[in-house]
Amino acid sequence: MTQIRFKELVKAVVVFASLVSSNHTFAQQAITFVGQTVDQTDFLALGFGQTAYYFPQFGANNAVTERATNDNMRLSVPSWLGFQFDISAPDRTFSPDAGLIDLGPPLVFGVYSEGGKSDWDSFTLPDGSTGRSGSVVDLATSDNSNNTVNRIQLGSNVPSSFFLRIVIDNTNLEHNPVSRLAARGDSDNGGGFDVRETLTNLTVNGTTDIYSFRYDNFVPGDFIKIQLNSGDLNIGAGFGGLMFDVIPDANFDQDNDIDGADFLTWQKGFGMGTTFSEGDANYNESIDSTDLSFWEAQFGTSLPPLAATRSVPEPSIATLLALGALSLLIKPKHVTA
Ligand SMILES: [Ca+2]
Ligand SMILES: [Ca+2]
Ligand SMILES: [Ca+2]
Ligand SMILES: [Ca+2]
Repeated sequence: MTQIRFKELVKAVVVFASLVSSNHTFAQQAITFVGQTVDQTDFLALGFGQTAYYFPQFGANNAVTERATNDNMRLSVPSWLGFQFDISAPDRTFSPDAGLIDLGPPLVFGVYSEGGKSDWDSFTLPDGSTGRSGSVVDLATSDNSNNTVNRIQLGSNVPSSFFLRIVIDNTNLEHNPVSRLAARGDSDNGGGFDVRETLTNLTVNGTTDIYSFRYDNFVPGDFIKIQLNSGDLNIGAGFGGLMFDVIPDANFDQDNDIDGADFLTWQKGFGMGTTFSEGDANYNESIDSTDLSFWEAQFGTSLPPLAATRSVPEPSIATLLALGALSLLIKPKHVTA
């Protein structure tokens, strides 16, 4: 066991011991910053965004600005991630706080998109397509904090753990949320809550970085918010894209091992099914060779990953510790601590 893995085990023990000793149930929502990926533009190579992604104003040939947030976007999201681009809808994804952007047609309201600039980084997206990056820009974050992402609504089938990855620093030092990057969660259910992980004083150098946050125990009706601050009175902050991943789980029948029965489930669901129990290991509502690769990696594993354990049925503390350690050990290698 490497030193790093030992540290992860210790971390798991600490995390789970604190959960066991708290008065809260295991359903308590949490957001944890899990790492920064520095100066990388090839998301396919990183294995990022295998569950979902949103890239605004992607691959524009000429410079454009003040466009709608869904103009020329690349969006691939499962139904449990609700993006709403209608700025007048109550569950709108992007903040209207910047008001009407009226610098000639087209008129847009609130957060806008821009791109096509030759000095911004080019991306390789999770699907392998390449092109110039764009950004969403929120003028209400000019040395002020604003919920640029007002709401990404979580729906049924939301997995109990998932990663949100926020892409910044792709805009040649324009629009960076240097002073604040906060991943938040909130809810309309049960009186609501507000959990957040806030990063300040980010270091940027003009080449793309990705900040990854893990969301735990969010349920349908909860939603994601993202808060930015440029640290400059004249600069609206933004981000170059969002990606989502889950801790893949190939124990489709939820018994105590990952074996041939799970393979048969995947085989039956291949190209047809959309749910975890039909063989969708990464919760992107598509059952394909990627899901098979997760089964191959986990074949022979004798305990189910915690990621799939929606409710913990009165286990012993020792069992919980083992499950927590296992889930950390099998998390994707690209999630840097
Ligand atoms: Ca950078
Ligand atoms: Ca199984
Ligand atoms: Ca089995
Ligand atoms: Ca899948």
